[in-house]
Parts: sequence; structure tokens; C-alpha cells
Amino acid sequence: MLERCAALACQSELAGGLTRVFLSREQAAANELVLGWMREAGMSAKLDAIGNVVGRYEGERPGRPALLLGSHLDTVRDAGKYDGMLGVVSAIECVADLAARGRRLSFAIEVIGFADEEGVRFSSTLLGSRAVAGTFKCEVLDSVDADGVSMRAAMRASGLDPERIAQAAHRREDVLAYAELHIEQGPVLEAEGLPVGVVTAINGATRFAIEVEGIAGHAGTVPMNLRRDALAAAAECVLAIEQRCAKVPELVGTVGKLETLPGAVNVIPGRVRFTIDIRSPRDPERLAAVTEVVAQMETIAKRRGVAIKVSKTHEGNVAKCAPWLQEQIGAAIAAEGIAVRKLPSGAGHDGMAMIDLCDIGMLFVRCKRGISHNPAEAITAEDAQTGVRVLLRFIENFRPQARV
Ligand code: HGY
Ligand code: MN
Ligand code: MN
Repeated sequence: MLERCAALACQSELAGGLTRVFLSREQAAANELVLGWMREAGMSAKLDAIGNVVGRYEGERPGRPALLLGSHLDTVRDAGKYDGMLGVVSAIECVADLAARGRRLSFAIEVIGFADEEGVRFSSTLLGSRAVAGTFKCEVLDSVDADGVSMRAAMRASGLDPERIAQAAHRREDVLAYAELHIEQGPVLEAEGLPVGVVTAINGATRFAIEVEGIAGHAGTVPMNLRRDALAAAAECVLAIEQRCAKVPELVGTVGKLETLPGAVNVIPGRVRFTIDIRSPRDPERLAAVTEVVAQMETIAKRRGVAIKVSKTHEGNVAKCAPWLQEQIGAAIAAEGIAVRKLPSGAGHDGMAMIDLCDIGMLFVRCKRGISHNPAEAITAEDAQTGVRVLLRFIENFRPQARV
């Protein structure tokens, strides 16, 4: 599994690092690797209409409703090699083990490598899982990437037909649940000496794209009191976001991307674009912070005589993991002789979209110092082994229940 994560990490647009975005050449190469591994494991495998990689392992009788497994195959920029990929290779490994033993279950298994969970290329997230859940919003097809290429055009260039995305949607009656193995991306399991944990919920998140429009000017001639400096205004906004979010435990606010135009040492910035990501395990606290931060940015812009455009690019409430799935994942952990630790996920996952289709469950695997979204992301072979054994035990003992 670790070798397969390393092989996927080679499919990258970033020399010496890992960046693999939606509908890229690198993603096409990674998809080919995963299709091959799925087929080797005894699955039928194909790309669905939005470019997810979907492998299917039939139950005792073909066409049975399926337990969906998997994670995402796209990455952030300069990423670690386990965020997403570990969940896909672990699920494939479980099916390979069942097939090697000729084991067929009362249900089918589908392993999905989602095409766009991180939302890096088109600043919209969960696109692959939304297509599977049947909640994909077609207007997002008009978003453009940094080169001005629309998602629609990028899909066509990848041999995908944007008009057929709806075909990726699964019917509720064909799905029993969605369960995802993922690295914790946080320090809790390591701090408590545990290799795995059960996720209780995925924190809610709101994302914005902000554009501040001031007046570009000569850095040497415009007096300070006459400037409409877009970057100074943006900087005041960034600090306001940090201060507001620091006030409330477990509320987090991040400005991850900021672009200054025209970007010359001797030009007062006329335009700045930046992103905002605000999250909390409690939706009312997140929504209150969002309202206040937007109002504060508008006050700052007015005082500084610059224009500000606030566009919401993503909003998802807390996605609760179904208690019956938490229970069954916990039982699989306990059966391995490991203490059962339940914990929330500060990171977002495809389960936030899949919850519109079926109940969701997640199994966390410890990662070194909780580091993620960073090339230093690391896990041990032992923990990968423990994670996949727990996942296999969960699958073999899986008892479908009515949706909560
Ligand atoms: O942003 C997140 O939490 C996830 O990695 N997409
Ligand atoms: Mn991630
Ligand atoms: Mn992830």
C-alpha cells in the first residue's frame, strides 16, 4: 500500500513534490494506475462520467446494493502522499484479500477514487462525491482555472462529456453506506498512542473568494493618505479573520491563498484576490463568525476607499457520522485489541457530500505529528497495516442498517 501511495505521488505536476489536480494529465496517469490495481484485485473498474475511478466487487449475487469505500485521488499543492490516496489503496487491498479467498458477501463493494475533493483547480470542492451523490451543481462547470480554462472545457479535453455528469449519480436503493479510511491529519491519535480512531463528525466549513479593488499607483509619488492600497486593506482583513476566529475554541479561520496585482516592487497594489476558509464543529458558531468577518471586511474596505467583492465558493454543515457505523467501526477496532477513541474531523472529506446519498462512517489512521497538506506527511507501515486490518474486519462484519 505504501509503495502504491509512492507510485501515485510520482504522478505530479510539481517537480520534486506532489501536486495533482482535477482533470490534469497527472490525474489521468494516476487513474490508470488505480484502474489496474482494482482489476488486479478482482474488481470491474471504470471512470465514471466526472472522472472518478470506480471499482466494483459483486456480492454473492450480482447487482446487490453496495457498501461504498474509497477516498480522493486529487491533492493540494505540494501535498503529502497519504491524504486521500491511503483510503483508496487500503480499500482496494481489502477487496483483493476477499477475492483471494474467494469470499463473496451478501452485498457488493464499490471502491471510489474521487476526482476532486480538494477543490484546488476550480476553487470548488467535493465535485466527484457530489456527482456520485447526485448533488452536483452544473453552474460550477463555468468556473475557470488560473489559466482561464473552464471546467467544461477541461472535462472535454479529458474525454469526458459534461452533459453526462448525472450518470455518475447512484440511486439510494443501490447504496448501503459510505465508509472512508483517512489519515487523521491532526495530533490526537499520536498524542494518545493510538494507531486508529473512529470519526464522530466532519466539521462544517465555509469558503470565500475575495477580491479587493483599490487604485494601482506609483510607490514613490502617492502620499500615504491618498492611497487606495488593495494589499494593505486585504492585510487588515486577514488579521481581522485571525482575531475573530481565535476568540472561540475549535473555530478556525484561514487565508490560504493571496494574490497581489500587478505585483511589482514599485507599484501600489491595485487589486488583491484572497481565499477564506472558516470551520467549526458547531454550525451556529461558524455562521456567526462568517457574518461578522464579512461585515468587518466591508467596514475596512469602506474606510480605506477600496471596493470588495465577497463570493462564497463552498458551504457545508457539520456532517455527522452515523452512530451505527461508528459502532461497527469501533467494534472492528476493539476486535484488534485496540482502545476505541472517537474524535471529530477538523479536515473536510468526501463524506460531507456522500451524506446526501447515504449514512457515512470514517476510520482515522495516525499520522506523524499530525502533519498534513505538507510533504512531511508520514505514516508507519505498522499503522497502515492496522488500518487496513480494521477496515477489512469492518467490511466482513458489516451489517447494513436503515438510514438514520
Ligand atoms: O480542506 C480540507 O479539509 C480537505 O483536505 N479538503
Ligand atoms: Mn486534504
Ligand atoms: Mn483528504
